[in-house]
Amino acid sequence: MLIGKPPDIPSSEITSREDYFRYLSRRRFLKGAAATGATALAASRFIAPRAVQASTKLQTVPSPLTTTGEQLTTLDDITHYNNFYEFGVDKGDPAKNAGGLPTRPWTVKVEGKVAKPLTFDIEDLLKLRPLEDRVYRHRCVEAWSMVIPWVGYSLSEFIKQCNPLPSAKYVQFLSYYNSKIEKWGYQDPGISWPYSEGLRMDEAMNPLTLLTFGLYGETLPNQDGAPVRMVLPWKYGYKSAKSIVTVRFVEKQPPTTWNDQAPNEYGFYSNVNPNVDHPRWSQKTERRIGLPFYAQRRTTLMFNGYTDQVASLYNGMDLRRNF
Ligand SMILES: Nc1nc2c(c(=O)[nH]1)N[C@H]1C(S)=C(S)[C@@H](COP(=O)(O)O)O[C@H]1N2
Ligand SMILES: [Mo]
Repeated sequence: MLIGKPPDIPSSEITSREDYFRYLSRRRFLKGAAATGATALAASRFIAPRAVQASTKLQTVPSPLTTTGEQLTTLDDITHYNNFYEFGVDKGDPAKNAGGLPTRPWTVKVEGKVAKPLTFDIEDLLKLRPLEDRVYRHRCVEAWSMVIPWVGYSLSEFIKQCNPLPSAKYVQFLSYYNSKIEKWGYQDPGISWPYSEGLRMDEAMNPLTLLTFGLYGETLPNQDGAPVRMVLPWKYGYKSAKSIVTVRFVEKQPPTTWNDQAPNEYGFYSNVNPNVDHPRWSQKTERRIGLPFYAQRRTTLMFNGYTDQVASLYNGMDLRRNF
């Protein structure tokens, strides 16, 4: 597992000495070979990755749906440059504040337009289908991107177990929220929780739509949405709800958090589209996190490069709009 930083990282991003000592004192929580490898790699470069909470190795299989030919973003960046507003609004906040998220026991409730409401235990979800290694590009609406080796299976496999009724036209995802989160170390920015996202049923059934349990072959760190989240590689990152507790099948397009916050800036579909600028910035290019500054800037691709797999979902829709 590669968790070191490339040697050409800008010095501004090199971990501080305080962080290094914190890392040394916490590494006993890291498991086995991964920790040893990371320490050796870090020592060899005089750069230490920051601490990442203990994770469990997952048994995975390769996936034909993996994205090839991209340099992976390091675990260090994937776990320390996050959006998870329940735990603070700065990129480093979730790594600091999400530690208390109680990820066991964990259940996912299925409700709404289904034959019968169900509750799945996370341990059963982990065993429902073989867990696939899927590398996807990840493009945030804020115009930064990563390449992340997720672990999960197609959401469609889960939906088949839910027996949705024909009247189920959309599926809504609700994230964990507990007012105690506020006491875990941050100020609520005033969003109406829980975080809600949604998809049209055919989008939810697309094989790329990933019910995600891990990354880099191990369980998700809390800041990345443990123990289970969505990943939608052709949509802006905010569509991919983290730490899901409820999946609700509904007849009408469900309310979604960022659309509620600023409907003129964030739509429901939110497909990555370089031709439709955000009202306050261009979407033509993006900054690939973790690369040397001269190599970061790259052209944003329509549907984030997944046109072949998803364009047919939007036949007849006006792609000059993003809503
Ligand atoms: N519950 C919840 N899910 C969320 C968010 C959030 O604030 N809360 N942020 C979204 C945004 S804007 C992005 S870019 C991705 C970030 O995922 P990552 O931190 O694992 O890269 O999570 C998405 N899912
Ligand atoms: Mo985002």
